[in-house]
Amino acid sequence: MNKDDILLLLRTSRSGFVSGADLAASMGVSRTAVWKHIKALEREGYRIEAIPSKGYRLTTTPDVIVVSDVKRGLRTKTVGREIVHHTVIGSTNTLAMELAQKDATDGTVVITEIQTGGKGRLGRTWISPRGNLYLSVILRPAVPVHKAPLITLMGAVALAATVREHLKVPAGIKWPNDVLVSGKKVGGLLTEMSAEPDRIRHIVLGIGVNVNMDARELPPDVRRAATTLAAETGAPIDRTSFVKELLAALDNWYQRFLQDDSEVLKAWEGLNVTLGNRVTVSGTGTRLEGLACGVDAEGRLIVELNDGRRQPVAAGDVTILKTEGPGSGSKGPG
Ligand code: BT5
Repeated sequence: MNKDDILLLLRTSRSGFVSGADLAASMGVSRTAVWKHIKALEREGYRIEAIPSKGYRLTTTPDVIVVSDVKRGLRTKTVGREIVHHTVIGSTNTLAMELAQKDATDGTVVITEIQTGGKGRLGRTWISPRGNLYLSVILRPAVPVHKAPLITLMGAVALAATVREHLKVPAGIKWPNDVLVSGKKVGGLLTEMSAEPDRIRHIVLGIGVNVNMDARELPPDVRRAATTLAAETGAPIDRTSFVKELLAALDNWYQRFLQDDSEVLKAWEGLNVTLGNRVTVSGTGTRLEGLACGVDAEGRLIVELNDGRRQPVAAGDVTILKTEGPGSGSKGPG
């Protein structure tokens, strides 16, 4: 028995009430065990009225992701076959890496409402208050290790495409892992991997999306460069339907990646806001300046330096110096 089972019984009861005895009997546990689950739900923000002669009744549901709601009607092949939901954890990526080590199913998704130690790239922090989406997907693709960076691009394509198609918000991708709307960051991706020299054991694709949070949760310097989906659409977003669309898009793009990864690159190019611009790349020791002119088959950014040399860059932070290409994020995929 778990809290989702109790919630389902409470939500589907015709009178609204379910007696403790009925809950205990349907789930094959003691009434004390039921009471403990009710208390745990209350700690998560559910309000449950208890009337001695009638039983329990759900009066307030917090805005949390409920796994059974996400799974309902979700027709994916790999992504979301298992979904693990928490209210608060350190980092979904860290937990997903641990679960992957313990042989979690390919496609397992870890979601949390809040992260206390959300990770960005290069040791940075991903600020993770309530109201957004923080999730990680465990993947075990049978592809060569050097193809792993394409998983980040694949995730960015899925996220940007979901924002565009589901919310009609013109999201674009800044190499390698930022999803932007009107030049501001709405989502970021962090991929971690465990591999042998010639084999990927598992990859964890972590995605953070600013959905409904109050932007004042971010410190001013971060806030200036950030936005939320709710701010861009002008209304709160239904996170459950958004996450369903996102998991479906991830699954779709992951299957395409496995079949022919050039499709992912093509879609990435169609959504990117980096190529065609003069950029600086920093963050990994060296600093380069030049024209961002392409991505190679391994997802590296190709920067044409002033002397005409073409330098592939595997990691770093891109600053766009001057927009020379048409539009910034208004192009469609592929
Ligand atoms: C990223 O790093 O953009 C990767 C973010 C990945 C977060 C997800 S959440 C689920 C999973 N579990 C994790 O622990 N992580 C992943 P990077 O490119 O290094 O950007 C980090 C920088 O973005 C920070 O230094 C801030 O300047 C800024 N930032 C931090 N939190 C932000 C937020 N909520 N919205 C916008 N910008 C933010």
